[in-house]
Amino acid sequence: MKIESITLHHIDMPLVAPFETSFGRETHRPCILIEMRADGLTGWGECVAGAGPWYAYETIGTAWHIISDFLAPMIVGQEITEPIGIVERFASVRGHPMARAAVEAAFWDLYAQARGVSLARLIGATRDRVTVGVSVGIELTLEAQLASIERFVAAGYARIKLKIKPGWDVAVVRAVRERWPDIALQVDANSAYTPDDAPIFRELDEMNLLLIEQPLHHDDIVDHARLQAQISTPICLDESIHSPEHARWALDIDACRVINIKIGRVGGLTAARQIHDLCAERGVPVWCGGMLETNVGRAVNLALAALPNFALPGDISASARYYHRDIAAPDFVLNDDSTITVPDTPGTGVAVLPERLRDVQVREVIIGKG
Ligand code: OSB
Ligand code: MG
Repeated sequence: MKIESITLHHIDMPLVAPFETSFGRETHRPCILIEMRADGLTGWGECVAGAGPWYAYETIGTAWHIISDFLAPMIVGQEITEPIGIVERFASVRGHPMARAAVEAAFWDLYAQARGVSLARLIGATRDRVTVGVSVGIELTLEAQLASIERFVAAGYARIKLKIKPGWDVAVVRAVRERWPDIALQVDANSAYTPDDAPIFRELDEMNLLLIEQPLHHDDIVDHARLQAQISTPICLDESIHSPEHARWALDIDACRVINIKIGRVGGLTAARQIHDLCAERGVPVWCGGMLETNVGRAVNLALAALPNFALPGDISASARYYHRDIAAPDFVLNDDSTITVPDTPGTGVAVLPERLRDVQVREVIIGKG
């Protein structure tokens, strides 16, 4: 396929409700959508870089720069036959995984459309529904926290992930466990703790959690290995795993016993599959993380999460949990068994709605012939 043009759309989406983590409270989700044209087809990809460098160093601004000044010019006008052709062309780029992943995703969508198959089938999906949970943001009071969890439990989510931060951890988890003694529960610290906080994790270790996600420094694996040796609840790494190499290094030193795979954080769907395959060989379960994606990103997450070693529920909630009006259709809904159905139409299975895109667009730029 000859890549004719790449258009970057910077959009800003109001969230249904504020989302708070240990690194901050967000009311809007900005993102960059990539529109790639080739052979009369259009593929779409979503860049999950945030407004500021809080979860990762990449931002909307850095991703805009890297994609428009480097990545798009590397491939516009080029004949590229397979997704690996994108990966190879970007191999000389250090870092900027979210920028690379977004462009690769747009190509995967084109590639699957050109073959007339769903992305899920193309990458080797083994299920048509994936089990999902919900990532619940920090609330201002314990009452509000219990009420927000109650709403998600009532909506049918069978697995709850609580965001924790220093001062908002053991007591909150204990209160949730008293109210829902048997619910599948896990916590995510987004790197808010240090090794001195080990006593907190020994207390959490008694609370029957599925896993503890990224308790320590965002680039660390060594301290995580020391902490894992002290607790029996699996540590799951999110922020620290930037590539298949990082995954191997972490597993080699027992820094974690579960990995959260996010396509953007690891630099693309190809790398995400490699991490899945490595973990499958090592007997390590993985699950699909989320970045509050629009339906464009969520569709790709669902295809990935349909691979066999995605053994734990993903942070892939129904569209209505995030946005009132998504920029792509159809919306994803929660089935009554806490699953979401994987799209089975050609490509990612969602279509961008131009008038909705226009309503939330901040700026756009076209590289190549528009
Ligand atoms: O740590 O998993 C995280 C959202 C933004 C940044 C980091 C994280 C998250 C989530 C949201 O937990 C998961 C979702 O998209 O539902
Ligand atoms: Mg996380």
